[in-house]
Amino acid sequence: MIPNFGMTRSDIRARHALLTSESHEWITQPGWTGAEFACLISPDMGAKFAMSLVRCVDDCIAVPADAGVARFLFCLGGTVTLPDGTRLEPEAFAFLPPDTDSGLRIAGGTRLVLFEWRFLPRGPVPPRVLGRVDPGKAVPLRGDDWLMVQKLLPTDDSFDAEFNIMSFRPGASLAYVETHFMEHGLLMLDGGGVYRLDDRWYPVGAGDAIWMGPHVPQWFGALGRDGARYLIYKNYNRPPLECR
Ligand code: UGY
Ligand code: MN
Repeated sequence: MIPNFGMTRSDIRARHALLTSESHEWITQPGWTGAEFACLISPDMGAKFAMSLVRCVDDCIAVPADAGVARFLFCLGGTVTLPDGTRLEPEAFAFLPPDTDSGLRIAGGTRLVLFEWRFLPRGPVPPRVLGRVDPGKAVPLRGDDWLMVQKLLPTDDSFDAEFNIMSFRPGASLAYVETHFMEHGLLMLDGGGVYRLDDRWYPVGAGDAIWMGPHVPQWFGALGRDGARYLIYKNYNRPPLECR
């Protein structure tokens, strides 16, 4: 085997990070027997949420989230069964409000992406939301039908986060360099292109993860023949002085 000479595309900076598969560190976590985690984004790097890839070698029963912590999980392969017997298959997702999740059953061979954050209630906490990716529910972003967005969560302001699927036709791009006080966690699902983060431009492809901290200038253009698609988290409905 040829060594990689210490090279990786992963690049972890003060306000943004690109995390690529050749540098993932797969670990075990107490309460997740049978599962391995690659925790790609965490508060230690400056983010206010955690985003982990989880792969189950054997059947796994996962511990509930800590008090006050909300979870969003998106199934990449295999099956996750919620406590009431609901099954999530690939492209299905669940938003689990804080203090409601009593344990997940995850079949051996399953892969998922898990987001966790301290929920900021601004009234009654919203209920659990289940669903799956459905291109029929996507709408053009600011009128651009080459860039379709499916909002996975309801848009009412009891939710403190958005999770969206963004699908770019080949050659489509964000219309401008965004800067906003909300942060992002992103997983490339298909295809690839070039991501601008701060003053750097990164080639990115399926499986790559990105953290964009508050105010990071960001832009993406899709390359290739098949378009690109990503899942993106954004803290939302939070006042700037309380953004956490
Ligand atoms: O919702 C967003 O802020 C999204 N358009 N950002 C992004 O794709 N980097
Ligand atoms: Mn953005």
